[in-house]
Amino acid sequence: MLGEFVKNRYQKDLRECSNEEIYIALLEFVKEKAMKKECPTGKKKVYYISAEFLIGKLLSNNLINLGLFDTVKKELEENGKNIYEIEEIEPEPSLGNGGLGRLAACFLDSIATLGIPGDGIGINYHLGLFKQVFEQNLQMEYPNPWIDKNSWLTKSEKSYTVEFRNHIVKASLYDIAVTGYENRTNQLHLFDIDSVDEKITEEGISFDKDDIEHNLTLFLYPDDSDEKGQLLRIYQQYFMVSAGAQMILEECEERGCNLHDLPEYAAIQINDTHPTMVIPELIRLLLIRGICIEEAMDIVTKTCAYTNHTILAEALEKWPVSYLQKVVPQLLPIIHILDNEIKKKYSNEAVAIIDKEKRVHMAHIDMHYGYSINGVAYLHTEILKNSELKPFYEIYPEKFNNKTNGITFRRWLLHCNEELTAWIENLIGSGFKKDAKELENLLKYRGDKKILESLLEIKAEKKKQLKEYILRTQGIEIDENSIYDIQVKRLHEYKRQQLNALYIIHKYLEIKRGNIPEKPITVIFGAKAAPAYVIAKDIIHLILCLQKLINEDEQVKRYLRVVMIENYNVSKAAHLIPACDISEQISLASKEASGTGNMKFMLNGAITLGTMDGANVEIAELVGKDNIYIFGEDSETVIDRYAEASYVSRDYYEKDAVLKETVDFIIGKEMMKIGSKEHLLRLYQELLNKDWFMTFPDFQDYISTREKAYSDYNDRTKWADKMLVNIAKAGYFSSDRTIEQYEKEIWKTGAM
Ligand code: 26V
Repeated sequence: MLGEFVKNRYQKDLRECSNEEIYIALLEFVKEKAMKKECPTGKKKVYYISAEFLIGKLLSNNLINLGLFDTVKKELEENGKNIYEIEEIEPEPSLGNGGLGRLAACFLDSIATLGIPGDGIGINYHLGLFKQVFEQNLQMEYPNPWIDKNSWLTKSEKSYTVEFRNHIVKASLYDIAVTGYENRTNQLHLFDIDSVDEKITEEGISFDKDDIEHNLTLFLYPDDSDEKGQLLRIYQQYFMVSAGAQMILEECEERGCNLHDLPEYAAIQINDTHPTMVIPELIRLLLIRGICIEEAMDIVTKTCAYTNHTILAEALEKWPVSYLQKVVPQLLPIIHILDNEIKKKYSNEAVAIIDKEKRVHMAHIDMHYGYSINGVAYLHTEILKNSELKPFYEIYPEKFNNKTNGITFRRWLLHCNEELTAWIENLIGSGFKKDAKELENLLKYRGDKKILESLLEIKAEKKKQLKEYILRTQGIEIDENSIYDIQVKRLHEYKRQQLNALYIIHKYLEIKRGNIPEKPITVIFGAKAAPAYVIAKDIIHLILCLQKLINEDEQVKRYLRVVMIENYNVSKAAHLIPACDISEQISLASKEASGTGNMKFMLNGAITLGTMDGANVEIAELVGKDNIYIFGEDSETVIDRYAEASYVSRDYYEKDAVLKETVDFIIGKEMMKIGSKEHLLRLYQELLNKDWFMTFPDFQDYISTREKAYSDYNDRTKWADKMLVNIAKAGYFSSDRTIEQYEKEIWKTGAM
């Protein structure tokens, strides 16, 4: 099948082709097959607008969804080729920062799989999230291009004009086919400008931020620590929503919409506040098309729905009116009308769109002028309703709803863990691939020693594969018989990689004192820090210094190893997750909206060590307390402590000798020999004088809970039973379930 395609293309046999040639042929082959699939159609369609779609490599996933993976793999094998080597050639499109972008990609997979008419709308960044390189135990950032002459992008005929105050640009549309699992194909629409120029990138990832004609779609989330960076963000956001809104109206009209009835033709899901300007932009476009302002506002309110992904105040966008004036003055009269209407109705300043400091609260536009407001996990939605967004909940109780996040099992089980997939299939058949809840049928094998042993064998195999991968890619050797304890996610203080590092220091000191662990431990990290996020980079420095210190210490390295994976991304996640024994989900309770890594680990038989935060709460509920390790203060305690402003980290430090010794180690002589005083001292002082995300109060409980998990690990059968329960209960976290809920409770296209 592929052989014939290759022959036509290159006039030679598959066997004679290089891996690069085969990759390019496969790309075209898959695109052709995807194009032949029908697109779901119907009167109403979902538009999922997002500044990020962290799609990752697509080749294998598309092959799986098209039902071609096994045949292609076999055909390649018969011709002396290896599909895994070929997939390495594909550059990874890193068009997202982390969970929010990856969620959007999982959602597109599920929308296509469930046959819902629904497309993604975003930006065609030429350079994805920076490539991370470690130099002198520090993170360095380099450009991360992904668009080759041959890529998944297909240029469409469509283009739209987008006007800014000082520029008019043409938004050209590129499409990426989104294949559904054994179903139809949808589209990810990415807008771009023809004049973008990668050559304006200077040293590292810096570039001329004023040069809009050449930089508009150049970078994902350029550094926005200064005004120019923030203005560029506004340019990017408006570019995306203006082109997107024009396309939506055009498509709806083609389907017979007269614009007065737009809500019957479109549901626009606003993924966090980055696409919020779609609301005033749609109103503007409806006004131009002759609809009066009151009706335009009403139409848009019935069409747009908002998802909140964080309660962190610093992450909620508030654009100064003056910035919007500089970039998109045409929106301001509309934003003022929206604001005036709210001010007339509600005297509470907390719900105003424009505040006293003349900043526009983007989330407030979404909540007043959208019909649905959802959080992304049970606890998160409760916190939104009862504290963070309480004044809005009081006005619009009916708009609030929860949609606990999910992940696509095609990528996070079928593709990344073929061995486990086959094991499950052998026990309960293949129904779980379409209906993830069927994984619960595994529960009948609880306590079955033989079955549990075979599960342990699979884990051991995946651990061996990861060991080889780390050796090959980073030259670090780990012990496949050790416990793999993994924390991979963006680096942020609230996620508390620093707490994990404190544990490592503590363990190191214990081993030095002769308290040797029963079983060797390998602690693995993967994390990128925002380029301007100073403390996050200091934490990376701390981890890299610990890695060097410990891995070169003959006495300690037999029992403890540390590995910081360089340039953690979607492909690396696929190597790491199946090999994990213990999944670190240790955010400060109330701060992690949901987390989705926690779900991927659980599905692959890792046991969670975590706080009662985000979706961990639901994981704990599903698996029961014997199959998860929970520690730390709960969200109510934390929220109260913030409200009282009563936390003093130094008090904990002074009262707890073990904690003191651990924290002091950061600036002790061993570390100073390896690391930089500037970074280590700053981090030490930050912990001692601030510790904004409260690592010290959870320190002792974290240590004892982690020790308990390590000691339980030694009863292998019991541990395997916990693994089995976690896999069996993971079905709830399929993004197919999440999307079904979005469809039935928010979008209502009628497709399901
Ligand atoms: C953004 C920023 C930007 C400025 C500095 C600090 C900061 C902190 C957090 C964020 C997060 C923005 C939104 C986001 O990515 N949320 C993530 O969404 C995931 C999908 O719903 C969810 O699983 C994660 O818990 C949530 O953090």
